[in-house]
Amino acid sequence: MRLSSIFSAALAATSTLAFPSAKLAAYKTNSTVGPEKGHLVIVGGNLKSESIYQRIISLAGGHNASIIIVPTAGGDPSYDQNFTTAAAFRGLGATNVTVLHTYDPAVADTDKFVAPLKSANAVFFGGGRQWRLVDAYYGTKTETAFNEVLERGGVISGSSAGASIIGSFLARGDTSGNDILVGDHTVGFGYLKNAAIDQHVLVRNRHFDMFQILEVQPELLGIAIDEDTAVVVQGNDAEIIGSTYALIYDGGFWSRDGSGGKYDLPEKKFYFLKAGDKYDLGARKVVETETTSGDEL
Ligand SMILES: *[C@@H]1O[C@H](CO)[C@@H](O)[C@H](O)[C@H]1NC(C)=O
Ligand SMILES: *[C@@H]1O[C@H](CO)[C@@H](O)[C@H](O)[C@H]1NC(C)=O
Ligand SMILES: *[C@@H]1O[C@H](CO)[C@@H](O)[C@H](O)[C@H]1NC(C)=O
Ligand SMILES: CC(=O)N[C@H]1CO[C@H](CO)[C@@H](O)[C@@H]1O
Repeated sequence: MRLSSIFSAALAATSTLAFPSAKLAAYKTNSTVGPEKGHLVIVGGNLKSESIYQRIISLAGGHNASIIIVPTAGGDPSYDQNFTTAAAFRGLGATNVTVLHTYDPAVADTDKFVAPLKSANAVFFGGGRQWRLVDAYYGTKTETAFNEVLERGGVISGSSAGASIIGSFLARGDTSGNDILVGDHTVGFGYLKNAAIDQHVLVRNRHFDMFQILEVQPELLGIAIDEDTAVVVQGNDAEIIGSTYALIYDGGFWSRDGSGGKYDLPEKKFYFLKAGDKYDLGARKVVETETTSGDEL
């Protein structure tokens, strides 16, 4: 008890220092971790690749796994069992896909509504506006049951808004529009701690938007994922899969051709990872593998 309070007092003291190294110290004292058990599959919107769907299915336990699709971010008046993403999973061989939806937190807090989640192996959050997921499920039995899916070794996945909700900080959570990075909803479901997750990043020219969040909370790890690309997380291990890139905002810089130190780098640094690349979320460092070595032709 005493030791830990001395430690947090020391942390507080360092983080109030007003020079850049205090910022760096803040990055280092805030490790980013995914779930101890289970996996996250975080998709940057416009999910098309069969390989990403198949990764979700196989991490969930195969084609007979129970996969729950939550379309609530989408904002339609109602949803039936043939919601597009559910149909897509079924089309790829998943046999037990259930659409689960309400906008009413009182409904989300009932045992009846939560029942299908109790034996689920995966949850997939569809796209739309991420604050709708917060308004419907935050603090309810449903949110508890989402957590239990991971605790049982299952999968939490989502695309677009469904990606952002996975972070502890809710990027673009404003009810008035998706162009406000720090909005009236800033708390996500936090399956990935100390992190903000953006999506559609290259297609929508959002490369620099993450800094609006990091200016307010510099300790966060920023991850901005492009369309049809995913970050797969287990504990501190992250791997990129899919079509294009995930952008990492960790205060540092990395390049596969080793040019990290050669240029005069701007203060607002970020860098790109592609399919096959691995990242250590705890150390906030790229894991050097065959895919990260530069192959210049
Ligand atoms: C999935 O369920 C079907 C029908 O119950 C069964 O025939 C099949 O063997 C199961 N597949 C796997 C991989 O468990
Ligand atoms: C969903 O699609 C199936 C197959 O096309 C159809 O039989 C079923 O009636 C549809 N269900 C709803 C709720 O529209
Ligand atoms: C399908 O998933 C539901 C909800 O998790 C579960 O209750 C049910 O037993 C599963 N059905 C089959 C045939 O495995
Ligand atoms: C969990 C944790 O250690 N959070 C700290 C991250 O760094 C900021 C300073 O930027 C502290 O205020 C947090 O307490």
